[in-house]
Amino acid sequence: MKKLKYSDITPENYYINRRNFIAGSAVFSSMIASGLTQNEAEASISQLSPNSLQEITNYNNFYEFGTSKTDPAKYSKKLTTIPWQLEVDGLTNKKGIFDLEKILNNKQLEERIYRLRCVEGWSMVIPWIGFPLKKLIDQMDPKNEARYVAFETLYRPDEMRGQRYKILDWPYVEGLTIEEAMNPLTFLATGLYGKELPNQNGAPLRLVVPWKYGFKSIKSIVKISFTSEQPKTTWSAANPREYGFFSNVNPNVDHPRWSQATERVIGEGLFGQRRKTEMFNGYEKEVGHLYKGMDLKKHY
Ligand SMILES: Nc1nc2c(c(=O)[nH]1)N[C@H]1C(S)=C(S)[C@@H](COP(=O)(O)O)O[C@H]1N2
Ligand SMILES: [Mo]
Repeated sequence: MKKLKYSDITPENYYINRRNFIAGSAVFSSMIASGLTQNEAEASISQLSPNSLQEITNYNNFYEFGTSKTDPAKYSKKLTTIPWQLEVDGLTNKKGIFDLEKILNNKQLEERIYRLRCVEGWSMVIPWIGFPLKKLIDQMDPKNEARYVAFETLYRPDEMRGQRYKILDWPYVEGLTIEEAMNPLTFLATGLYGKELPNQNGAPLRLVVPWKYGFKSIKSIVKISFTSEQPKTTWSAANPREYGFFSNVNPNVDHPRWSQATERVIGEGLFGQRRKTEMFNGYEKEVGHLYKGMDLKKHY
């Protein structure tokens, strides 16, 4: 039997017309609603010029495979991503373990070109393929008491050599408020550059939260839970003084050990060109309302 790849399921969806996607998307409508003209809204989404596939797949953070930027590309090849199951747990009416094929079956895939800003002070632009997390959450029918969404990465030390060392408290876990999770920008990626997701980028399913530091965008997800209490998150548990639950990109709130005012752009020259880091990584119009009245220095 031919093994079904995730890209085989809805191949026509990989060749979406980006212009049509942008014009029809919820993000686009919300930008227009917040006062941008059609042209401005379109420009702010489509202006980003992506990094090369070479850069995106060879400069990675995925500590399950090692802590150097080249380890994930080197050591993730043997990760088994077929079959893959996703457990849905907690405050939901649809608890269970689901085959990823089944979850992806009825999902229209879209392209989203987002800037990824790592807390370490570098950034790149990645053309993801996937669908809004909201679509899955709506299907999972969370209960009214659900205030947070928790995510968990695969724990498989046989295939993830970094997990044999106690660098972090495995499995890697992350979390969002339910409002953040339901925002139209919040994305579950199954591919990039029109192809299925490379293992080093978090195959077969990873979160992308473009207005937060990269470590919130958890890779190779096996479990999603709905909770009433703020869930544990790996980097905040490892070092709560340096990494908070929110971790919104913010040029005005420095990391205790370095400035967050600028970022090194991966791939632009030998020493990397620097650009000014933008509030909420440039997505303030879309997500600023989520944090109205919040002290962002306190809730970092
Ligand atoms: N499970 C898991 N997810 C993870 C990480 C990790 O080490 N383990 N690293 C995070 C960090 S720090 C960043 S910057 C992004 C990098 O994503 P990319 O390699 O696809 O660019 O993945 C995030 N997701
Ligand atoms: Mo990161």
